[in-house]
Amino acid sequence: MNKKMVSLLTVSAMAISMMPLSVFAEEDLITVGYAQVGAESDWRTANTESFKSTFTEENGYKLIFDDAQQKQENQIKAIRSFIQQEVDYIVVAPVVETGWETVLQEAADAGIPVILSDRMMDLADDSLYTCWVGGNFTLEGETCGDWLAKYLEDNGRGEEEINIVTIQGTIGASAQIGRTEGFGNKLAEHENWKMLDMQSGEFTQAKGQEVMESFLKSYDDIDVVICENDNEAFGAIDAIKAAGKTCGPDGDIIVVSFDAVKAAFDSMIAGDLNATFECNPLHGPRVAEIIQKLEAGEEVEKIQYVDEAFFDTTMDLEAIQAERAY
Ligand code: GZL
Repeated sequence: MNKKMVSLLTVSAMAISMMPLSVFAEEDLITVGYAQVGAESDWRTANTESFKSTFTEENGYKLIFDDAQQKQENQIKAIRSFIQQEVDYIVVAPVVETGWETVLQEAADAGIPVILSDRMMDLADDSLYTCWVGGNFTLEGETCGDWLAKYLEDNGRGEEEINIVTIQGTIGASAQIGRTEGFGNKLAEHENWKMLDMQSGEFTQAKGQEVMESFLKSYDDIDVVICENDNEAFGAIDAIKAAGKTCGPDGDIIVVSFDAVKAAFDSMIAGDLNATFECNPLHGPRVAEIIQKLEAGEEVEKIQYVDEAFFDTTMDLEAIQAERAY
């Protein structure tokens, strides 16, 4: 065989070896419709990436992804579209807890299992969904309250009158309901803590800044702001600084938040954010594991909490951040 033939064969062999091996025929792919809330926060971005990197053709899936821009009517439309496309599974991260019975019944009538990811639905008939994977939002709120009590005690402020404001998440979302309830359980344990005000920041940075600006105009003695996600905290910090005040461990106002995304570590390292309470967004692999079990005819647990921690400025944040996936 002449040299030209050998080099041609070598090149084509290399080209074939570099092609992504999709060992699944089109008709064997498991089709998954994912009705995502939107793209409102760093947490949501990481959650979306977790699904898109898990539900690939190489892994045996066809993902149909919909971004509802935080509107329930768009999620309902997406679910109906998935039903029409006769997907094998529907996954929903419900923007709010109520208003799902009708469309879930349509999915049940079509014989399509529904898996809830991230936030919960408030349903009279829980047979309308197969299972739920997410964070324990009430526990997150209670852990935040316990952290604040210890932080104040450690800083000699355990008996001081403490004025608190809360920037809530999207009203009616499980994460908002749970975090507000959980922190409220701890607020009730401290008669020297006073909740001055609570308003929704819609889980966004822009709205979080707007709400904090209004709080600062209304109250001149805020000691703590509870932000129900990191992006609201970034906005609140901007508002605090613009008002000529300081925040973080050595500041006028203690700032705490939820999610523990990468940018929250940056903010703690910069001395702005005091602590963040984790809500793991990497639900893709968990949901794929559930689908594989269902495909094999196995039972799956109805409620599946993900593991969560918290992080504050007393920790080696650079080292921790370097190890984290989001
Ligand atoms: C929590 C999730 C929340 C995050 C926010 O599981 O529903 O929605 O805390 C996101 O960042 O917007």
